[in-house]
Amino acid sequence: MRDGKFITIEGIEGAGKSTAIQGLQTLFDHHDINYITTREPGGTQVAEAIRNLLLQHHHECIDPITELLLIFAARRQHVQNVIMPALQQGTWVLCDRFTDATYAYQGSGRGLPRTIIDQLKQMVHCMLHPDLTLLLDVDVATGLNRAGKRSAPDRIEQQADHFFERVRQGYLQCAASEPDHFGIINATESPQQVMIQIKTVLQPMLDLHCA
Ligand code: T5A
Repeated sequence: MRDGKFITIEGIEGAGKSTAIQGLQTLFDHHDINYITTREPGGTQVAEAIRNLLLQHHHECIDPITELLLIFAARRQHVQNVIMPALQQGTWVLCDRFTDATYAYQGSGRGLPRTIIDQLKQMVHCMLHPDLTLLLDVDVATGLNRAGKRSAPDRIEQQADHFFERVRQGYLQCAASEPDHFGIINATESPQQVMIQIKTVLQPMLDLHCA
């Protein structure tokens, strides 16, 4: 049983997820919503340590299955220790990436079979599914250009453009398979226009909260 809403934000690098989360915090404050913001991989001390392992450059190649297992290990810590307790207290959880990122990056990007991801998802959070996923869709050139201005590429960001093309298509497939749970946002627009689109998608949920 849970009362809080679980909202996830997805998109390729530089899509504007962190920027959108700032806007959502203002929106939630305005509506007197109790919420936490968190991120994946990460969100707990142990999961943040796994995040560092995943994003840092290493001399040793990280095998795609190892990468997948590390992501789900971090997710289990996050779900058990942060997400579920918050939702059970009626707190909304606004999460920068969740399992759709795994389908997009490790599934479509790395080419791992969807069935393996399905099995790990079942083991790690079978009862937990986002109430809403905002997919900030942007073309790869724009996203990587924005991300490149922010910081030097991490281990995953150093992938070639065609990797991120597959990731973007993977996200769009996730959205197409669950249209009731996804809001696709045109993230090539200005931050202000992106926020207007997000508010439109969220309005029914906000109306229910205020009713
Ligand atoms: N990962 C994660 C997996 O492989 N599998 C998984 O299961 C999970 C959960 C995490 C990495 O881990 C991988 C995916 C990632 O490679 P991250 O920090 O979550 O990394 O993700 P990043 O995408 O690297 O974060 P970014 O900061 O690059 O992207 P954001 O948050 O989407 O973008 P943001 O808001 O920081 O904006 C980037 C720049 O663009 C500007 C901002 O001001 C900023 O300078 N900007 C805009 N400019 C113009 N118009 C707009 N609308 C703009 N929005 C933002």
